[in-house]
Amino acid sequence: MMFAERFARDGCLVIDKLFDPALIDSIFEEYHRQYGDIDPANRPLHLKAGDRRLQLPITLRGALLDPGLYGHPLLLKILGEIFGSLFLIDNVTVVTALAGADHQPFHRDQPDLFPLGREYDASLPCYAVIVAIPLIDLDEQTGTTQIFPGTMGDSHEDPDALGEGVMPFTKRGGCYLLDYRVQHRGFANRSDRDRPVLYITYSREWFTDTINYRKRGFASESIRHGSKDRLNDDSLAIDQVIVEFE
Ligand SMILES: O=C(O)CCC(=O)C(=O)O
Repeated sequence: MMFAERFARDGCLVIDKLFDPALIDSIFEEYHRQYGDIDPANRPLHLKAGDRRLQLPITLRGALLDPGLYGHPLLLKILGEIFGSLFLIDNVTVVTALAGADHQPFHRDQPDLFPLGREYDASLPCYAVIVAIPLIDLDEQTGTTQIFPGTMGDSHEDPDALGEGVMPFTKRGGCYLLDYRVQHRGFANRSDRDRPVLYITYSREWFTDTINYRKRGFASESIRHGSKDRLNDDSLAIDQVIVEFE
């Protein structure tokens, strides 16, 4: 079965050994240059993504601009099979489950596109894919993202019915792809080190995520409520993709 067929069925795909581990190490170093060791008591600007879990904006510089990352030929081939020839990068961020982080609640990354029932939304082609690239080796101690294949169309939200799911314990160089509609959760981090995972979201060209990248989300909220106040809150200014060419 082709990658794209498996992805359409499961809403997820685990790929071991896609990237050069040395590139992942360089990206980890760049992340570390930007954030250092995060002090849980004094967290940098972030969007809270659950218990001791931070969604962090990352400036695209150094190794993050390496085309071997965002333009890896096999990755682009798979994405081309999912989306067709036209797609783009909607956002780039790092989700870090700090040492000791608890499980995240089960969730999807986006509510239904149309308020016509989950089955309707699930019948549509995939519109956005997270390529999750762990910056450290994952194991049972560090945890991973627990993904529940084929749950794009589930109308019930009963966690007990979800089963074990898939637990990608990928090593540096591996990655896992998630359809925006698939149920998943960040698993607890029981190790003594943080678990940073680079997220690159590829999407159809008409889609942008206003839920997890709040500035635009709050802009539309402010328009609805006729107020500009919330736009001035720096703590919400987390959605921009910043590119620095050297
Ligand atoms: O911590 C993780 O591994 C996953 C986090 C996640 O799925 C999310 O924030 O949507």
